[in-house]
Amino acid sequence: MDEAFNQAKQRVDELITILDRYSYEYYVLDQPTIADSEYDKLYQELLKLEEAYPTLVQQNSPTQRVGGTLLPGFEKVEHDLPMLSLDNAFDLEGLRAFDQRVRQLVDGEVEYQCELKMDGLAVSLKYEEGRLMQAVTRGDGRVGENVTGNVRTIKAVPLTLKQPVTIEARGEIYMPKSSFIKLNSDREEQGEDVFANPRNAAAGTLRNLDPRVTASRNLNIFLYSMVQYGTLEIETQSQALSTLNDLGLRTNPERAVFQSIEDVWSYVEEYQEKRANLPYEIDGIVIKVNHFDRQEQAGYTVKAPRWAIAYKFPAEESRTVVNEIEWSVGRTGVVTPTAIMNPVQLAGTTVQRASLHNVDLIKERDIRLHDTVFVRKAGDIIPEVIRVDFEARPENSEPCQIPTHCPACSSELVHLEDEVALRCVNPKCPAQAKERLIHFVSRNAMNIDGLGEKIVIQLFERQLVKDVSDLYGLTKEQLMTLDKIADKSADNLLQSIEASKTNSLERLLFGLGIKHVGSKAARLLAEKYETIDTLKTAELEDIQSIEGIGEIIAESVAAFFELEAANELISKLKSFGVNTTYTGVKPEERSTVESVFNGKTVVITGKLEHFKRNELKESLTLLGANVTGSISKNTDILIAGADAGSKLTKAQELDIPIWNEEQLLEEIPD
Ligand code: 1X8
Repeated sequence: MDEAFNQAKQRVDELITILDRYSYEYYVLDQPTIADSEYDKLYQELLKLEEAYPTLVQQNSPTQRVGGTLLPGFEKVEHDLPMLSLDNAFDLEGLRAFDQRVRQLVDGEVEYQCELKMDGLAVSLKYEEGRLMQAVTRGDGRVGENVTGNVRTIKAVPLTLKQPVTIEARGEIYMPKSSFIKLNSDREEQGEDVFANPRNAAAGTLRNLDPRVTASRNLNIFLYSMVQYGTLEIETQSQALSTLNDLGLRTNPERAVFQSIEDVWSYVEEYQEKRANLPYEIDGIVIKVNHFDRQEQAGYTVKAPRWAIAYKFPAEESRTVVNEIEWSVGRTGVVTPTAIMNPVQLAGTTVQRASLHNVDLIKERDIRLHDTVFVRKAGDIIPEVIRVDFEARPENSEPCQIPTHCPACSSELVHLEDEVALRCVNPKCPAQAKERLIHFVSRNAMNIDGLGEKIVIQLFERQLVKDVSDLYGLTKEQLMTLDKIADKSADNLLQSIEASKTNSLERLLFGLGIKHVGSKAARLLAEKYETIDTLKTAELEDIQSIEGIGEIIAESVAAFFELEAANELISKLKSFGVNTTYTGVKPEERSTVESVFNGKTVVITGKLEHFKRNELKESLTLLGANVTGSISKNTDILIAGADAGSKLTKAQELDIPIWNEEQLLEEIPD
């Protein structure tokens, strides 16, 4: 064998080991030790080697998470051991009855492990000699579906364990609340059906026949049981979970062991309170006899273990009356209905509005004006009308009027292809223009400081600004005609507008509101093409070849640059001196920037005076830092603003260097 090949082989093995370790730190421990850019560099190195030597591509390489082809369907697989369901309890009485049953069946002391009951989808993972071989859904408990190709795309699922053991572990795949909200708002904007809750979104994602779709959405996993142990010796459920953790599998750290059912009840009550603040949905607490020998003594019924029970939280619902249905037009023309209701308390907040998403949903749930309805929070956050209380329906109620014309411009509304959304397709619709302006100035787009929604609306309604380029022709006199704008604030506004001209291309691309181009796609496009003119002339296939950009985005970008109006707008922006080039750090240069932050893990806390948190995060990232949310022993620097709380205390305890804004200003000039 030639030397180069042998060297490549050795390096490929090395890279897989290193990348697996970083992935584990990032996705499982939530304690990254290197910057994302450093990871990307190593990943690219591996990719290049694998391209050069295709025989070195290993099944467990991180580059092989996403298979290239559509799945023909899911193969049915019988579980070696059935995936049982759990009996439920709904109150303290139910838990006490469970405790008594257990104590009658079991000799000696009993202790219980309490774990959070995830509202997701159960899967069983098989590892053979440390390699992920198979992932199967619960199905009917006896036979499930083989979803290995999709599960491999979930970054928290290791393809290789830290020890070459043969085991079967089970857990719950879920979608974090924040990812669910983002996914639905993107889908709504694009006229697609929204998912009812994170569970359905996770199910739709896991059972998607295109693993690239699964890979593009943020699914996560907690393992909660081990059903085949191989050669491992394990005696309790707590030990099983810590072993899973040691093997590199993600387990929920929120768990505890108690000696009495009364203590279990306190835990249940504690999590009923904490539930709304968790980043994922839970629907109860699972209580398990901790010792395996005692589990065996308690045994099983035909469908559930006798040694475990699920306490189910009561669903939080409220009842109120719908007074009005409001129809509003988004920046891409999608018209969405919102129910305006009598204010009502729901899971900690007062709720008065609930998105009805689209016409089909109103019809399906038969929601009418003056109906009494039940509301609930989807993803524990977004209020939703779940059903009508038909018994309370007034006698002469009628289905609500579905608009046939745009509420803003009166042009006829359409259903595009098989979209459920109603759309206004008038390119001159003022409501869309207004929403586009609001989007253009927003924080993740051009980030024009001080230009809030109220001012934008005034500018638009007084016809001082018709399209986004008009912002750059505004004069101080014009600004001073607006409500609540005095001399000083007019000056400040002009300054922020001027400053936004030098933004890097990705902000402009995102701000232009090209359909399907979110801030991440905008950044990928800007990094690759560097100027708007190069992007404009790029071939469709070339755009599509960017990792992270699919056919839908590429086609939308190409279609945008064919529009005459778009090209006129870009010319106008250029004539005002708006920058149309990428000024950020090029991906290949990123990790070589000279900076004290390079490779450092940084946490930001407290109120900042000189920096906007988003921007500071971006600057630090560009300087090679890895900005994370929580303090750990791997944190290198805590940046603390005013009123910093528990993170500051924790950093002090761990002796982590703490910086104030003045120190920061010396390293990052304004
Ligand atoms: C279902 C679930 C279990 C756990 C968490 N979430 C679930 N949805 C857990 O044990 N921590 S156990 C379980 C079952 O056995 N059906």
